[in-house]
Amino acid sequence: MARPTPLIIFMAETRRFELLKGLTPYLVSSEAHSTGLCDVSEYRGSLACGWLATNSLHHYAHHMENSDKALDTGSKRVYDVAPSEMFGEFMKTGWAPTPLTGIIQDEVIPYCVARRADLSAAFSGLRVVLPGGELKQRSNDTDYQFRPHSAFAYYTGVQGVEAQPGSVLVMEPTKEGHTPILFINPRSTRDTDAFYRDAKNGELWVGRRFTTDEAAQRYGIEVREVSELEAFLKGKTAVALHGYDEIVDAKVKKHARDEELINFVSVARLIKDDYEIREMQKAVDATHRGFSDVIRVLPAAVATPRGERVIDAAFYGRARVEGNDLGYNTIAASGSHACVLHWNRNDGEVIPGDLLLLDAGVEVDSFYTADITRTLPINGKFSPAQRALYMLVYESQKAGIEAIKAGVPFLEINRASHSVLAQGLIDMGIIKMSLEEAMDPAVGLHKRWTLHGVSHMLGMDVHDCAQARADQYRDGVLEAGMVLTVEPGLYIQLDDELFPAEYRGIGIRIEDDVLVTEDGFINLSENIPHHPDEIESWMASLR
Ligand SMILES: [Mn+2]
Repeated sequence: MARPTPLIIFMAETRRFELLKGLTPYLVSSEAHSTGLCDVSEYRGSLACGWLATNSLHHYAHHMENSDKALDTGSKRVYDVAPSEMFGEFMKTGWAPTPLTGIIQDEVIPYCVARRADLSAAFSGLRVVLPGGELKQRSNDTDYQFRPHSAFAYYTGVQGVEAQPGSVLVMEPTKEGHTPILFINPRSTRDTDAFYRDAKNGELWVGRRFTTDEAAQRYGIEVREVSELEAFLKGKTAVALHGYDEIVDAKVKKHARDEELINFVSVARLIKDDYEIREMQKAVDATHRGFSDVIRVLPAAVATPRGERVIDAAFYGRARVEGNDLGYNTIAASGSHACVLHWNRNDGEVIPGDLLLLDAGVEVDSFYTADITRTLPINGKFSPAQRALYMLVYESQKAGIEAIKAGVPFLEINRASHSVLAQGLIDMGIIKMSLEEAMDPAVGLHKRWTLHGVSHMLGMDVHDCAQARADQYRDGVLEAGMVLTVEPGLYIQLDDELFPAEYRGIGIRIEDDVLVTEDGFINLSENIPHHPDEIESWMASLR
């Protein structure tokens, strides 16, 4: 029997790719055609087809007709092929020097010095390793946009697009304290071939980075190449954040104080310094503009089948233009989608007469994010039922915010807000018991409609300081310099028969970002309208 003619077919259809990608390299016989594994219809006649099961979607060739050659299972992209000696030398010549001049330090740098001093004091005599993290694969050779670990950014001052995967901060113990050393992947200079061949790091692929000297000027610390990190860490004891960097995980053994480090770097951000508060105000102000953008696109959202995506995209545009990114996935929840707490499918219709619950935040280049929710009437006017429920949440939020002051228990914000909501539900005849009974933790019937806690810390992470212990955060007291959200909500599911029909499918949340002060609070998002009348005129002004 004759061997089938090898032929490499371009596999255009993802589903077929899924079927085949697990196979080891081999020739798919002509039967594959008849079973639908390969579509060779465009190649006419009785051609068989072959499949290269390589790791890369890019590894397909189009048509090696009537070739008896062995299949090349190691198909290469252009830059994987070593250049000829002649070309390699040619590419090294004829370039002007391009040093960066006038490098200045960001205003965050003096704050980083103070932050590292605290870290140093807490881990006296111990090497401390804080990796920035690596790229996360999205699919094949595309990765998610890189965003460094918050602790790495907090202690180095590396921000925005300057943050590069694979960087690591090492705090090297000395007699006096610690010397910080930042390990980076520096720019690929023209004397290497990486600048045009390395698709992950090469300058012609991903842009220029700092040299180690430039980075040292920029961040005010010693900087070395990350290629030296493995040898540097080998055989040394260190307290480290694990799970973020391959080299660190491979070279640094677990240490008894690792958990303490995780807690320390999280809790360090509980009290914001002046710089952080200014950045959070920037994030809130950019978010305000993003909410205005959303109001402007509401007519387009109404006119589009997946109108929530129009809203999602409008806010994302603001986040990318003014900031680094979104601080978290936008919740653009129209109508009863608002009753799904983490609705970020955002693929629903936007219908006049419904409410839009928009929970979104711009993350600025310093990685601080806002976390704001407003609930807006899509046609610009609240209905009586919508307004009635809105006002209950409004009063609840006001009580939560006004409870804030240094020395007050963190959970008091929750208690103050929920008391108002529970009383409102009692007044409406929905809950049939006294407020005291309703607020008993063993009862808490209002939680059927309030669903979530009212406050969390906010900062570089939207749920900031999440590795704090209960006594440091949840069961602790408020201190001046904390920034937290106040975000009560009421959610009446579509099928909730305990509420009159006109309320069903309404979800309302109002969320602001509040700074705790010695004698009270500053609401950083005070300027984003809250009251229904203010919201209606805000919306009218943007029509
Ligand atoms: Mn929140």
